[in-house]
Amino acid sequence: MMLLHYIWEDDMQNELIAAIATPPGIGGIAIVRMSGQGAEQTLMRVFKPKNATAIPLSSHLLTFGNLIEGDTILDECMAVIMKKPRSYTREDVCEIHVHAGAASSQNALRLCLLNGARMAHNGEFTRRAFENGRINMSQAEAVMDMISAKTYTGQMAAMRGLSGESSQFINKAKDRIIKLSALLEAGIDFPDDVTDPCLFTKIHDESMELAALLVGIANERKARIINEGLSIVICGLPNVGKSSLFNALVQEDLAIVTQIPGTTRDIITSAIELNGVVAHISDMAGLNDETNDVVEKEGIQRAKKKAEEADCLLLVLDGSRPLTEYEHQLITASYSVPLFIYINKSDLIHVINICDIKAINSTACVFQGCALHPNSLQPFKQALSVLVCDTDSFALTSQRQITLALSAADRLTAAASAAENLLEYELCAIELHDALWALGCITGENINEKVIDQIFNDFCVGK
Ligand SMILES: Nc1nc2c(ncn2[C@@H]2O[C@H](COP(=O)(O)OP(=O)(O)OP(=O)(O)O)[C@@H](O)[C@H]2O)c(=O)[nH]1
Ligand SMILES: [Mg+2]
Repeated sequence: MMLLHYIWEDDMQNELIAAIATPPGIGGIAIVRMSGQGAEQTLMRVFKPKNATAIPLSSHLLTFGNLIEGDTILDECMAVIMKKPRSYTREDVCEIHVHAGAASSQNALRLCLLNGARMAHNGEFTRRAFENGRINMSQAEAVMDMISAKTYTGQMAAMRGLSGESSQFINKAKDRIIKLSALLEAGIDFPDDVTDPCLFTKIHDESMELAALLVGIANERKARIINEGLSIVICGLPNVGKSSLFNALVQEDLAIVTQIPGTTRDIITSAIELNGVVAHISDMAGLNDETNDVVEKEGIQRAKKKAEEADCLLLVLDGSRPLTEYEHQLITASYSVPLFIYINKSDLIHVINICDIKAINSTACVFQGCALHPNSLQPFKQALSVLVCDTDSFALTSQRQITLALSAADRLTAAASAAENLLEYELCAIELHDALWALGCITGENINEKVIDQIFNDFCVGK
């Protein structure tokens, strides 16, 4: 959708705005939405109920009628008025539900614009909901997340933001900081009256606890996984069955499988859904350090680079033959991401099993199976999705909010260390104040107009 950048002016508030709220294209219905002063009057100039007794329209009730231009009927449609304050924007909102063809929805919008409305800017409906105090900034950002959510997990995370769970979490943290600040203020204003010998210890412990809570919800990796998905890279020696496992996981015959070692050269990636999370799975060249083949060497180089960027490594072993020295190194190396080991070819007589691998790396998650029988992979897929990322616990998903929460955590840690070193009350108070300020930016109290403009400019018109 077209992005129109605009600067919000106070006198824009309440002007009647209109936009098509549904995506372009042919479909069942398209909705044209209006909000602001005079919404009902404009609606009644372009909409005629089939039943004249329906006038005046009851709030929040859909009415059947015609879209009209003078005496000409342009479409059959439904219309609804939602009187303020019980509406998305807390202003009078009207919607016209027309047939979804380009001409029909454009006609409905054109009529609204000819009869008193002006075109809405990006995100202007949601901005009004924010300016009128119906939602805070973190909820407004959750609306955007909801629209762009690609998976069940993304949608659930957006819903947590929309329902106010993020703001409640932040507001509770703010309350605790305010209480700490009040204790300190007393120390600054009446140093002789402050008798609590544990005051600094209290401030230290509480600040550290709050900082840890904020770091816990501001997990960039988790946010990226929720928003964009998770990258799983399949690696291992040539011919162990990586491509066979890849094809089985993505349930498509994408990668070439042969009995010749060194078959795969290019990186092949496909996306699947693992327990509501998008997983981008990549198959690559087998890690063969002894090859002289120029093409295979290039494939291996790319494979190693890809493995460095992964969220999770899936090392495949051929269970029908002993481990090589290189595989031993791969199993025992330390990785910054979870390592899964899949002992393949369990249909053949196997010489290595789960216990053998656990004996050399007790922390890796080890599975055994047969890539040629995709049904046997179901428990493995299930375990993979649960172990790779806990998406159930609450997390911030907007980069803006994560940066602010981490900055608040930094300030709290600084306040804790000032308290621990028995430094001046004032220094501690400044750090707590800065932490509070950063948290206020998440919910929107402290952010300036420029930042608000930027946030809403990323929305689409009609939302
Ligand atoms: N018996 C048996 N054979 C398998 C299994 N998985 C793969 N194979 C066979 O092993 C051979 C190699 O399979 P690939 O999937 O191409 O192995 P790869 O690791 O991708 O090999 P490169 O691309 O060369 O690195 C093929 O002949 C497969 O049919 C399995 O679970 N059991
Ligand atoms: Mg292969």
